[in-house]
Amino acid sequence: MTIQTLPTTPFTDQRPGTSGLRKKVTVFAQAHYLENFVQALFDVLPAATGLTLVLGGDGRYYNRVAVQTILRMAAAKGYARVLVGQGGILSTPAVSAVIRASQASGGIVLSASHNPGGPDGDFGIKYNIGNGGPAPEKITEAVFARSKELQQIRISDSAGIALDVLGDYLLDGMQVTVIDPVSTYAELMRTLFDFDAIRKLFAGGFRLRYDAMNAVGGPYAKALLEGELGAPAGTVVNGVPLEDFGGLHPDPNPVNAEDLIAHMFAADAPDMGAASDGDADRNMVVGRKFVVSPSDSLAVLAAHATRVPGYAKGLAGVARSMPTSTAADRVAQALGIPCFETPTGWKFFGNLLDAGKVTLCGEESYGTGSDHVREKDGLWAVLFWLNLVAASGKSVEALVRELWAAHGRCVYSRHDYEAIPTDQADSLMAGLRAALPALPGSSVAGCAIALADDFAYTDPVDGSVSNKQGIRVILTDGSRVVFRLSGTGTEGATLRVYLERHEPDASRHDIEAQTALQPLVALAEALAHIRGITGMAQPSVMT
Ligand code: G16
Repeated sequence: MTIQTLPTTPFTDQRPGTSGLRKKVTVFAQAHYLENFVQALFDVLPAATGLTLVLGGDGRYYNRVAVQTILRMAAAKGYARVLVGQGGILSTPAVSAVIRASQASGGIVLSASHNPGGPDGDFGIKYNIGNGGPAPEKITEAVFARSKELQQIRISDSAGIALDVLGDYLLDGMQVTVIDPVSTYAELMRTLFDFDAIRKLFAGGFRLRYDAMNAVGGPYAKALLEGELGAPAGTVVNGVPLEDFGGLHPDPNPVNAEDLIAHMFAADAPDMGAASDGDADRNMVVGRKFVVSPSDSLAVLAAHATRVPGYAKGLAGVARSMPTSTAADRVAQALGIPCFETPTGWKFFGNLLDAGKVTLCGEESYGTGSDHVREKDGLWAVLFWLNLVAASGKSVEALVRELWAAHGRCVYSRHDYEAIPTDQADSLMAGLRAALPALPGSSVAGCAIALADDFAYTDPVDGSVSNKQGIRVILTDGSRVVFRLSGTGTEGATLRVYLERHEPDASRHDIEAQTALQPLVALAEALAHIRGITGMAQPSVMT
Protein backbone atom coordinates (compact mmCIF):
# COMPACT_ATOMS: atom_id res chain seq x y z
CA MET A 1 0.00 0.00 0.00
CA THR A 2 1.32 3.42 -0.90
CA ILE A 3 0.37 7.04 -0.54
CA GLN A 4 -0.56 8.50 -3.88
CA THR A 5 -0.44 12.11 -4.99
CA LEU A 6 -3.16 12.77 -7.55
CA PRO A 7 -3.71 15.90 -9.63
CA THR A 8 -7.01 17.72 -9.12
CA THR A 9 -8.74 20.91 -10.16
CA PRO A 10 -10.32 23.27 -7.62
CA PHE A 11 -14.06 23.70 -7.05
CA THR A 12 -15.24 27.24 -6.42
CA ASP A 13 -18.23 26.43 -4.20
CA GLN A 14 -16.67 24.85 -1.11
CA ARG A 15 -17.28 27.65 1.38
CA PRO A 16 -18.59 26.15 4.64
CA GLY A 17 -21.90 27.64 5.79
CA THR A 18 -23.46 27.92 9.24
CA SER A 19 -22.30 24.40 10.04
CA GLY A 20 -19.82 22.98 7.56
CA LEU A 21 -20.12 22.25 3.86
CA ARG A 22 -23.58 21.00 2.87
CA LYS A 23 -24.47 20.04 -0.66
CA LYS A 24 -26.59 17.58 -2.57
CA VAL A 25 -25.20 14.03 -2.60
CA THR A 26 -24.94 14.41 -6.38
CA VAL A 27 -22.51 17.31 -5.85
CA PHE A 28 -20.42 15.40 -3.30
CA ALA A 29 -20.35 12.37 -5.60
CA GLN A 30 -18.52 14.29 -8.35
CA ALA A 31 -14.98 13.05 -8.87
CA HIS A 32 -12.69 14.50 -6.18
CA TYR A 33 -15.34 16.83 -4.68
CA LEU A 34 -15.10 15.31 -1.20
CA GLU A 35 -11.38 14.65 -1.57
CA ASN A 36 -10.67 18.27 -2.50
CA PHE A 37 -12.46 19.61 0.55
CA VAL A 38 -10.74 17.17 2.89
CA GLN A 39 -7.37 17.96 1.31
CA ALA A 40 -7.99 21.69 1.72
CA LEU A 41 -8.77 21.04 5.39
CA PHE A 42 -5.70 18.87 5.89
CA ASP A 43 -3.52 21.47 4.16
CA VAL A 44 -4.75 24.13 6.58
CA LEU A 45 -4.27 21.98 9.70
CA PRO A 46 -0.79 21.57 11.19
CA ALA A 47 1.21 18.36 10.75
CA ALA A 48 -0.65 15.36 12.15
CA THR A 49 2.30 13.35 13.40
CA GLY A 50 1.36 11.70 16.68
CA LEU A 51 -2.18 13.09 16.58
CA THR A 52 -5.59 11.40 16.86
CA LEU A 53 -8.59 12.25 14.68
CA VAL A 54 -12.20 11.25 15.41
CA LEU A 55 -14.42 10.36 12.46
CA GLY A 56 -18.08 9.49 12.12
CA GLY A 57 -21.38 10.57 10.69
CA ASP A 58 -25.11 10.24 10.89
CA GLY A 59 -25.25 7.19 8.64
CA ARG A 60 -26.98 8.92 5.76
CA TYR A 61 -26.44 7.89 2.16
CA TYR A 62 -22.75 8.35 1.15
CA ASN A 63 -21.57 8.16 4.79
CA ARG A 64 -19.75 4.86 4.37
CA VAL A 65 -18.09 5.88 1.11
CA ALA A 66 -16.93 9.14 2.65
CA VAL A 67 -15.59 7.47 5.81
CA GLN A 68 -13.38 5.09 3.81
CA THR A 69 -12.10 7.94 1.62
CA ILE A 70 -11.31 10.13 4.62
CA LEU A 71 -9.53 7.27 6.40
CA ARG A 72 -7.27 6.83 3.38
CA MET A 73 -6.59 10.57 3.25
CA ALA A 74 -5.96 10.74 7.01
CA ALA A 75 -3.28 8.07 6.55
CA ALA A 76 -1.70 10.22 3.85
CA LYS A 77 -1.84 13.26 6.14
CA GLY A 78 0.11 11.27 8.72
CA TYR A 79 -2.33 10.90 11.63
CA ALA A 80 -1.14 8.39 14.21
CA ARG A 81 -4.65 7.17 14.93
CA VAL A 82 -8.26 7.60 13.86
CA LEU A 83 -11.16 6.68 16.12
CA VAL A 84 -14.11 5.86 13.89
CA GLY A 85 -17.62 4.91 14.97
CA GLN A 86 -18.74 1.36 14.17
CA GLY A 87 -20.40 1.33 10.76
CA GLY A 88 -19.12 4.89 10.32
CA ILE A 89 -21.78 6.02 12.79
CA LEU A 90 -21.35 8.73 15.43
CA SER A 91 -23.91 11.35 16.38
CA THR A 92 -22.61 14.92 16.31
CA PRO A 93 -22.64 15.27 20.13
CA ALA A 94 -20.92 11.88 20.38
CA VAL A 95 -18.11 13.08 18.08
CA SER A 96 -17.68 16.02 20.41
CA ALA A 97 -17.67 13.77 23.49
CA VAL A 98 -15.16 11.34 21.96
CA ILE A 99 -12.81 14.15 20.86
CA ARG A 100 -12.78 15.50 24.40
CA ALA A 101 -12.51 12.14 26.17
CA SER A 102 -9.70 10.90 23.91
CA GLN A 103 -7.87 14.24 23.75
CA ALA A 104 -7.95 13.99 19.99
CA SER A 105 -6.70 16.93 17.96
CA GLY A 106 -10.08 17.19 16.24
CA GLY A 107 -12.76 15.31 14.40
CA ILE A 108 -14.64 15.14 11.16
CA VAL A 109 -18.44 14.98 11.29
CA LEU A 110 -20.29 13.70 8.24
CA SER A 111 -23.81 15.04 8.30
CA ALA A 112 -26.20 17.44 6.69
CA SER A 113 -28.01 17.48 10.03
CA HIS A 114 -31.74 17.99 9.64
CA ASN A 115 -31.64 18.06 5.81
CA PRO A 116 -33.22 15.07 4.03
CA GLY A 117 -30.93 12.20 2.98
CA GLY A 118 -30.76 9.56 0.26
CA PRO A 119 -29.24 9.61 -3.23
CA ASP A 120 -31.20 12.77 -4.08
CA GLY A 121 -30.85 14.25 -0.61
CA ASP A 122 -28.08 16.17 1.11
CA PHE A 123 -24.68 15.32 2.51
CA GLY A 124 -22.31 17.38 4.61
CA ILE A 125 -18.93 17.52 6.24
CA LYS A 126 -17.49 19.69 8.98
CA TYR A 127 -14.37 19.81 11.08
CA ASN A 128 -14.41 20.07 14.85
CA ILE A 129 -11.37 21.28 16.78
CA GLY A 130 -9.74 19.84 19.89
CA ASN A 131 -12.31 21.34 22.28
CA GLY A 132 -14.89 19.16 20.51
CA GLY A 133 -16.68 22.06 18.86
CA PRO A 134 -17.13 23.28 15.29
CA ALA A 135 -14.08 25.00 13.83
CA PRO A 136 -14.22 28.78 14.13
CA GLU A 137 -14.57 30.99 11.07
CA LYS A 138 -10.85 31.65 10.76
CA ILE A 139 -10.33 27.94 10.05
CA THR A 140 -13.38 27.48 7.80
CA GLU A 141 -12.43 30.55 5.78
CA ALA A 142 -8.84 29.30 5.43
CA VAL A 143 -10.16 25.95 4.19
CA PHE A 144 -12.33 27.74 1.63
CA ALA A 145 -9.38 29.83 0.45
CA ARG A 146 -7.23 26.72 0.13
CA SER A 147 -9.99 24.82 -1.73
CA LYS A 148 -9.92 27.44 -4.48
CA GLU A 149 -6.26 26.89 -5.29
CA LEU A 150 -5.91 23.15 -4.69
CA GLN A 151 -3.85 21.28 -7.29
CA GLN A 152 -3.35 17.86 -5.76
CA ILE A 153 -4.73 15.41 -3.26
CA ARG A 154 -2.89 12.81 -1.23
CA ILE A 155 -4.54 9.48 -0.50
CA SER A 156 -3.58 5.94 0.38
CA ASP A 157 -4.44 3.32 -2.22
CA SER A 158 -5.42 0.88 0.54
CA ALA A 159 -8.79 -0.83 0.20
CA GLY A 160 -9.98 0.60 3.52
CA ILE A 161 -11.03 -1.26 6.66
CA ALA A 162 -13.89 -3.40 7.99
CA LEU A 163 -16.01 -0.63 9.49
CA ASP A 164 -18.55 -2.90 11.15
CA VAL A 165 -16.25 -4.85 13.44
CA LEU A 166 -14.98 -3.22 16.65
CA GLY A 167 -11.21 -3.34 17.04
CA ASP A 168 -7.87 -2.04 15.80
CA TYR A 169 -6.72 -2.00 12.20
CA LEU A 170 -3.63 -0.71 10.39
CA LEU A 171 -4.06 1.45 7.33
CA ASP A 172 -0.78 2.44 5.70
CA GLY A 173 0.93 2.71 9.08
CA MET A 174 -2.00 4.58 10.71
CA GLN A 175 -3.93 2.90 13.49
CA VAL A 176 -7.69 2.85 12.99
CA THR A 177 -9.81 1.95 16.00
CA VAL A 178 -13.45 1.13 15.34
CA ILE A 179 -15.26 2.22 18.50
CA ASP A 180 -18.69 1.61 19.94
CA PRO A 181 -20.58 4.80 18.96
CA VAL A 182 -22.60 4.99 22.18
CA SER A 183 -20.37 4.09 25.15
CA THR A 184 -18.31 7.29 25.64
CA TYR A 185 -21.43 9.42 25.24
CA ALA A 186 -23.46 7.27 27.62
CA GLU A 187 -20.71 7.46 30.23
CA LEU A 188 -20.83 11.26 30.06
CA MET A 189 -24.62 11.33 30.48
CA ARG A 190 -24.30 9.22 33.65
CA THR A 191 -22.12 11.95 35.19
CA LEU A 192 -24.69 14.68 34.54
CA PHE A 193 -28.14 13.32 35.36
CA ASP A 194 -29.86 11.57 38.23
CA PHE A 195 -30.42 8.25 36.50
CA ASP A 196 -32.02 6.75 39.62
CA ALA A 197 -34.67 9.46 39.69
CA ILE A 198 -35.39 8.99 35.98
CA ARG A 199 -35.56 5.21 36.48
CA LYS A 200 -38.13 5.74 39.25
CA LEU A 201 -40.12 8.03 36.97
CA PHE A 202 -40.39 5.31 34.31
CA ALA A 203 -41.01 2.61 36.93
CA GLY A 204 -43.95 4.71 38.15
CA GLY A 205 -45.57 4.51 34.72
CA PHE A 206 -44.37 7.79 33.14
CA ARG A 207 -44.74 7.44 29.37
CA LEU A 208 -42.32 8.95 26.89
CA ARG A 209 -42.43 8.75 23.10
CA TYR A 210 -39.02 9.45 21.57
CA ASP A 211 -39.06 9.76 17.79
CA ALA A 212 -35.54 9.31 16.43
CA MET A 213 -36.82 9.98 12.91
CA ASN A 214 -34.95 6.97 11.44
CA ALA A 215 -31.74 8.84 12.13
CA VAL A 216 -28.61 8.44 14.20
CA GLY A 217 -30.24 9.30 17.55
CA GLY A 218 -31.96 5.90 17.66
CA PRO A 219 -29.12 3.75 19.01
CA TYR A 220 -28.26 6.32 21.68
CA ALA A 221 -31.86 6.79 22.81
CA LYS A 222 -32.51 3.04 22.86
CA ALA A 223 -29.36 2.28 24.85
CA LEU A 224 -30.01 4.94 27.46
CA LEU A 225 -33.79 5.25 27.71
CA GLU A 226 -34.85 1.67 27.13
CA GLY A 227 -31.60 -0.10 28.03
CA GLU A 228 -30.51 1.75 31.10
CA LEU A 229 -33.35 3.85 32.42
CA GLY A 230 -36.10 1.26 32.21
CA ALA A 231 -38.39 2.94 29.71
CA PRO A 232 -40.52 0.22 28.12
CA ALA A 233 -39.51 -1.23 24.75
CA GLY A 234 -41.20 0.81 22.05
CA THR A 235 -40.55 4.12 23.83
CA VAL A 236 -38.08 4.94 21.06
CA VAL A 237 -39.76 4.87 17.67
CA ASN A 238 -38.12 5.15 14.25
CA GLY A 239 -35.00 4.06 16.13
CA VAL A 240 -32.94 2.40 13.40
CA PRO A 241 -30.75 4.81 11.39
CA LEU A 242 -31.62 4.52 7.69
CA GLU A 243 -29.60 5.93 4.81
CA ASP A 244 -32.57 7.96 3.59
CA PHE A 245 -34.24 8.39 7.00
CA GLY A 246 -37.09 6.29 5.62
CA GLY A 247 -38.11 9.30 3.55
CA LEU A 248 -38.64 11.45 6.65
CA HIS A 249 -37.34 15.00 6.82
CA PRO A 250 -35.37 14.51 10.05
CA ASP A 251 -35.97 17.97 11.44
CA PRO A 252 -37.61 17.81 14.86
CA ASN A 253 -40.20 20.54 14.63
CA PRO A 254 -43.99 20.29 14.71
CA VAL A 255 -44.20 20.33 10.92
CA ASN A 256 -41.72 17.58 10.11
CA ALA A 257 -42.32 15.50 13.23
CA GLU A 258 -46.06 15.52 12.59
CA ASP A 259 -46.49 11.90 13.63
CA LEU A 260 -45.10 12.67 17.09
CA ILE A 261 -47.35 15.71 17.38
CA ALA A 262 -50.37 13.56 16.42
CA HIS A 263 -49.52 11.09 19.20
CA MET A 264 -49.01 13.89 21.72
CA PHE A 265 -52.39 15.41 20.92
CA ALA A 266 -54.29 12.09 20.92
CA ALA A 267 -56.67 11.13 23.72
CA ASP A 268 -54.22 8.60 25.17
CA ALA A 269 -51.14 10.82 24.68
CA PRO A 270 -47.95 9.89 26.55
CA ASP A 271 -46.70 12.23 29.30
CA MET A 272 -43.85 13.57 27.19
CA GLY A 273 -42.77 13.45 23.58
CA ALA A 274 -39.37 14.14 22.10
CA ALA A 275 -37.62 13.98 18.76
CA SER A 276 -34.08 14.37 17.53
CA ASP A 277 -32.75 15.18 14.07
CA GLY A 278 -30.52 13.53 11.48
CA ASP A 279 -27.32 13.80 13.53
CA ALA A 280 -29.06 13.88 16.93
CA ASP A 281 -27.90 17.32 18.01
CA ARG A 282 -31.32 18.98 17.74
CA ASN A 283 -34.28 18.21 19.95
CA MET A 284 -37.94 18.98 20.26
CA VAL A 285 -39.75 18.46 23.55
CA VAL A 286 -43.54 18.15 23.65
CA GLY A 287 -45.81 17.87 26.66
CA ARG A 288 -49.21 16.23 26.56
CA LYS A 289 -51.13 18.40 24.06
CA PHE A 290 -48.49 21.08 24.56
CA VAL A 291 -45.61 22.00 22.24
CA VAL A 292 -42.55 23.55 23.91
CA SER A 293 -40.80 26.22 21.87
CA PRO A 294 -37.01 25.77 21.74
CA SER A 295 -36.45 29.23 23.21
CA ASP A 296 -38.72 28.40 26.16
CA SER A 297 -36.97 25.06 26.56
CA LEU A 298 -33.61 26.78 27.06
CA ALA A 299 -35.18 29.17 29.58
CA VAL A 300 -36.80 26.35 31.58
CA LEU A 301 -33.55 24.35 31.71
CA ALA A 302 -31.70 27.45 32.89
CA ALA A 303 -34.30 28.27 35.53
CA HIS A 304 -34.19 24.76 37.04
CA ALA A 305 -30.61 23.71 36.33
CA THR A 306 -29.63 23.38 39.97
CA ARG A 307 -32.11 20.49 40.33
CA VAL A 308 -29.87 18.43 38.04
CA PRO A 309 -26.68 16.92 39.54
CA GLY A 310 -24.35 18.04 36.74
CA TYR A 311 -25.47 21.65 37.19
CA ALA A 312 -26.15 21.69 40.93
CA LYS A 313 -23.45 24.31 41.51
CA GLY A 314 -25.39 26.77 39.36
CA LEU A 315 -24.72 28.30 35.98
CA ALA A 316 -21.86 30.62 35.08
CA GLY A 317 -24.05 32.20 32.43
CA VAL A 318 -26.24 31.37 29.46
CA ALA A 319 -25.97 32.16 25.77
CA ARG A 320 -28.47 32.22 22.94
CA SER A 321 -28.24 33.04 19.27
CA MET A 322 -29.52 36.47 18.35
CA PRO A 323 -32.80 35.33 16.72
CA THR A 324 -33.64 33.08 19.71
CA SER A 325 -36.29 34.60 21.98
CA THR A 326 -35.34 36.64 25.01
CA ALA A 327 -36.92 34.16 27.46
CA ALA A 328 -33.46 32.98 28.55
CA ASP A 329 -32.35 36.59 29.12
CA ARG A 330 -35.22 37.08 31.56
CA VAL A 331 -34.32 33.95 33.51
CA ALA A 332 -30.64 34.91 33.53
CA GLN A 333 -31.49 38.33 34.87
CA ALA A 334 -33.54 36.79 37.67
CA LEU A 335 -30.70 34.40 38.48
CA GLY A 336 -28.17 37.23 38.43
CA ILE A 337 -26.03 35.61 35.73
CA PRO A 338 -24.95 36.98 32.35
CA CYS A 339 -26.74 36.15 29.10
CA PHE A 340 -24.73 36.40 25.88
CA GLU A 341 -26.25 37.02 22.46
CA THR A 342 -24.28 35.42 19.63
CA PRO A 343 -24.76 35.04 15.89
CA THR A 344 -26.55 31.93 14.61
CA GLY A 345 -24.20 28.93 14.57
CA TRP A 346 -23.09 26.68 17.40
CA LYS A 347 -19.47 27.57 16.69
CA PHE A 348 -20.03 30.97 18.31
CA PHE A 349 -20.69 29.36 21.70
CA GLY A 350 -17.33 27.56 21.78
CA ASN A 351 -15.17 30.36 23.15
CA LEU A 352 -17.76 31.32 25.79
CA LEU A 353 -17.95 27.70 26.96
CA ASP A 354 -14.17 27.23 26.91
CA ALA A 355 -13.66 30.41 28.91
CA GLY A 356 -16.19 29.28 31.53
CA LYS A 357 -18.43 32.27 30.83
CA VAL A 358 -21.52 30.19 30.09
CA THR A 359 -22.79 26.77 31.10
CA LEU A 360 -25.95 26.43 28.99
CA CYS A 361 -26.66 27.64 25.49
CA GLY A 362 -29.45 27.28 23.00
CA GLU A 363 -31.02 28.33 19.77
CA GLU A 364 -34.45 28.77 18.28
CA SER A 365 -33.54 26.11 15.70
CA TYR A 366 -34.23 23.31 18.18
CA GLY A 367 -30.73 23.23 19.63
CA THR A 368 -29.82 23.13 23.31
CA GLY A 369 -26.57 22.19 24.98
CA SER A 370 -24.09 22.82 27.74
CA ASP A 371 -20.42 22.78 28.57
CA HIS A 372 -20.42 18.95 28.71
CA VAL A 373 -19.53 18.94 24.99
CA ARG A 374 -19.13 21.65 22.38
CA GLU A 375 -22.12 20.75 20.21
CA LYS A 376 -25.79 21.00 20.85
CA ASP A 377 -27.12 17.73 22.11
CA GLY A 378 -30.59 16.32 21.48
CA LEU A 379 -30.71 13.37 23.87
CA TRP A 380 -28.98 15.40 26.59
CA ALA A 381 -31.84 17.91 26.43
CA VAL A 382 -34.42 15.13 26.70
CA LEU A 383 -32.60 13.62 29.70
CA PHE A 384 -32.44 17.09 31.27
CA TRP A 385 -36.22 17.46 30.88
CA LEU A 386 -36.82 13.97 32.27
CA ASN A 387 -34.60 14.78 35.24
CA LEU A 388 -36.53 18.03 35.84
CA VAL A 389 -39.88 16.28 35.63
CA ALA A 390 -38.62 13.62 38.05
CA ALA A 391 -37.09 16.12 40.48
CA SER A 392 -39.99 18.59 40.46
CA GLY A 393 -42.91 16.20 40.13
CA LYS A 394 -44.32 18.65 37.56
CA SER A 395 -45.42 18.00 34.00
CA VAL A 396 -43.69 19.48 30.96
CA GLU A 397 -46.58 21.89 30.49
CA ALA A 398 -46.56 22.97 34.15
CA LEU A 399 -42.84 23.77 33.96
CA VAL A 400 -43.34 25.98 30.91
CA ARG A 401 -46.40 27.69 32.38
CA GLU A 402 -44.38 28.47 35.49
CA LEU A 403 -41.79 30.15 33.29
CA TRP A 404 -44.50 32.25 31.64
CA ALA A 405 -46.05 33.15 34.98
CA ALA A 406 -42.69 34.33 36.34
CA HIS A 407 -41.35 36.14 33.28
CA GLY A 408 -44.20 36.62 30.84
CA ARG A 409 -44.48 34.59 27.64
CA CYS A 410 -42.17 35.33 24.72
CA VAL A 411 -44.60 34.47 21.94
CA TYR A 412 -42.41 33.27 19.12
CA SER A 413 -42.45 31.90 15.60
CA ARG A 414 -40.08 31.44 12.68
CA HIS A 415 -41.33 31.74 9.12
CA ASP A 416 -39.14 30.14 6.45
CA TYR A 417 -39.37 30.98 2.77
CA GLU A 418 -37.45 28.18 1.06
CA ALA A 419 -35.77 27.78 -2.33
CA ILE A 420 -35.92 31.46 -3.27
CA PRO A 421 -33.71 32.25 -6.27
CA THR A 422 -30.47 33.59 -4.79
CA ASP A 423 -30.61 36.90 -6.66
CA GLN A 424 -34.11 37.60 -5.27
CA ALA A 425 -32.99 36.79 -1.73
CA ASP A 426 -29.91 38.96 -2.08
CA SER A 427 -31.89 41.89 -3.40
CA LEU A 428 -34.44 41.52 -0.58
CA MET A 429 -31.67 41.63 2.03
CA ALA A 430 -29.95 44.52 0.24
CA GLY A 431 -33.22 46.46 0.28
CA LEU A 432 -33.60 45.87 4.00
CA ARG A 433 -30.03 46.95 4.70
CA ALA A 434 -30.51 50.11 2.68
CA ALA A 435 -33.66 50.95 4.64
CA LEU A 436 -32.07 50.48 8.07
CA PRO A 437 -30.75 53.99 8.79
CA ALA A 438 -34.19 55.60 8.44
CA LEU A 439 -36.06 53.09 10.58
CA PRO A 440 -35.26 53.96 14.21
CA GLY A 441 -37.84 56.40 15.51
CA SER A 442 -40.21 55.75 12.60
CA SER A 443 -43.50 53.90 12.52
CA VAL A 444 -44.12 51.19 9.91
CA ALA A 445 -47.37 49.21 9.58
CA GLY A 446 -48.46 50.74 12.88
CA CYS A 447 -45.33 49.55 14.71
CA ALA A 448 -43.08 52.04 16.50
CA ILE A 449 -39.48 51.09 15.76
CA ALA A 450 -36.85 51.73 18.44
CA LEU A 451 -33.80 50.10 16.87
CA ALA A 452 -32.86 48.62 13.51
CA ASP A 453 -29.46 47.22 12.65
CA ASP A 454 -27.47 44.48 10.97
CA PHE A 455 -26.31 42.38 13.91
CA ALA A 456 -22.56 42.37 14.45
CA TYR A 457 -20.82 40.32 17.10
CA THR A 458 -17.50 40.83 18.80
CA ASP A 459 -16.41 37.65 20.51
CA PRO A 460 -15.76 38.64 24.14
CA VAL A 461 -12.96 36.07 24.41
CA ASP A 462 -10.82 36.50 21.32
CA GLY A 463 -12.14 39.81 19.99
CA SER A 464 -12.97 38.39 16.55
CA VAL A 465 -15.71 40.31 14.77
CA SER A 466 -18.56 38.78 12.71
CA ASN A 467 -20.58 41.28 10.70
CA LYS A 468 -23.88 41.00 8.80
CA GLN A 469 -25.37 38.34 11.04
CA GLY A 470 -29.01 39.27 10.50
CA ILE A 471 -31.23 42.33 10.24
CA ARG A 472 -33.08 43.01 13.45
CA VAL A 473 -35.88 45.48 13.91
CA ILE A 474 -36.83 46.05 17.53
CA LEU A 475 -40.01 47.88 18.50
CA THR A 476 -40.47 50.24 21.41
CA ASP A 477 -42.33 47.50 23.33
CA GLY A 478 -39.44 45.07 22.84
CA SER A 479 -41.13 43.01 20.09
CA ARG A 480 -38.73 41.99 17.33
CA VAL A 481 -38.58 40.93 13.72
CA VAL A 482 -35.31 39.42 12.52
CA PHE A 483 -34.41 38.61 8.92
CA ARG A 484 -31.60 36.23 7.92
CA LEU A 485 -30.65 34.02 5.05
CA SER A 486 -30.06 30.45 6.17
CA GLY A 487 -26.53 29.11 5.94
CA THR A 488 -27.52 25.45 5.85
CA GLY A 489 -29.73 25.03 2.80
CA THR A 490 -28.65 23.44 -0.46
CA GLU A 491 -31.25 24.80 -2.87
CA GLY A 492 -31.41 28.49 -3.71
CA ALA A 493 -31.75 30.65 -0.60
CA THR A 494 -33.95 30.28 2.46
CA LEU A 495 -35.18 33.47 4.06
CA ARG A 496 -35.85 33.12 7.76
CA VAL A 497 -38.13 35.65 9.43
CA TYR A 498 -38.10 35.39 13.22
CA LEU A 499 -40.97 36.99 15.13
CA GLU A 500 -41.10 37.62 18.87
CA ARG A 501 -43.57 39.44 21.10
CA HIS A 502 -43.47 39.54 24.88
CA GLU A 503 -46.81 38.95 26.57
CA PRO A 504 -46.72 39.78 30.29
CA ASP A 505 -50.46 39.34 30.83
CA ALA A 506 -51.11 35.81 32.12
CA SER A 507 -54.72 35.90 30.91
CA ARG A 508 -53.38 36.06 27.35
CA HIS A 509 -50.74 33.33 27.62
CA ASP A 510 -52.87 30.83 25.74
CA ILE A 511 -53.14 33.01 22.67
CA GLU A 512 -52.30 31.23 19.45
CA ALA A 513 -48.81 32.34 18.42
CA GLN A 514 -49.57 33.08 14.75
CA THR A 515 -52.53 35.22 15.77
CA ALA A 516 -50.54 37.12 18.38
CA LEU A 517 -47.74 37.74 15.91
CA GLN A 518 -49.91 38.98 13.04
CA PRO A 519 -48.93 42.66 13.47
CA LEU A 520 -45.26 41.64 13.21
CA VAL A 521 -45.96 39.59 10.08
CA ALA A 522 -47.50 42.72 8.55
CA LEU A 523 -44.44 44.72 9.60
CA ALA A 524 -42.12 42.14 8.06
CA GLU A 525 -43.98 42.34 4.76
CA ALA A 526 -43.98 46.14 4.79
CA LEU A 527 -40.24 46.21 5.43
CA ALA A 528 -39.03 43.36 3.22
CA HIS A 529 -41.67 43.12 0.45
CA ILE A 530 -41.38 39.34 0.58
CA ARG A 531 -44.46 38.70 -1.54
CA GLY A 532 -43.55 41.29 -4.11
CA ILE A 533 -39.97 40.12 -4.52
CA THR A 534 -40.42 36.34 -4.25
CA GLY A 535 -44.02 35.93 -5.32
CA MET A 536 -44.54 33.68 -2.28
CA ALA A 537 -47.81 34.47 -0.55
CA GLN A 538 -47.06 32.23 2.44
CA PRO A 539 -43.96 30.89 4.18
CA SER A 540 -42.96 27.35 3.19
CA VAL A 541 -42.70 26.37 6.86
CA MET A 542 -43.84 28.03 10.08
CA THR A 543 -42.45 26.71 13.35
C1 G16 B 1 -26.91 24.51 12.32
C2 G16 B 1 -26.13 25.32 13.31
C3 G16 B 1 -27.06 26.05 14.23
C4 G16 B 1 -28.05 26.88 13.44
C5 G16 B 1 -28.76 26.01 12.45
C6 G16 B 1 -29.63 26.81 11.51
O1 G16 B 1 -27.58 23.49 12.98
O2 G16 B 1 -25.26 24.53 14.07
O3 G16 B 1 -26.29 26.85 15.07
O4 G16 B 1 -28.97 27.49 14.29
O5 G16 B 1 -27.83 25.32 11.65
O6 G16 B 1 -28.80 27.64 10.77
P1 G16 B 1 -29.35 28.45 9.52
O7 G16 B 1 -30.43 29.33 10.08
O8 G16 B 1 -28.17 29.21 9.01
O9 G16 B 1 -29.92 27.47 8.55
P2 G16 B 1 -27.59 22.03 12.41
O10 G16 B 1 -28.45 21.24 13.35
O11 G16 B 1 -28.18 22.15 11.02
O12 G16 B 1 -26.17 21.60 12.38
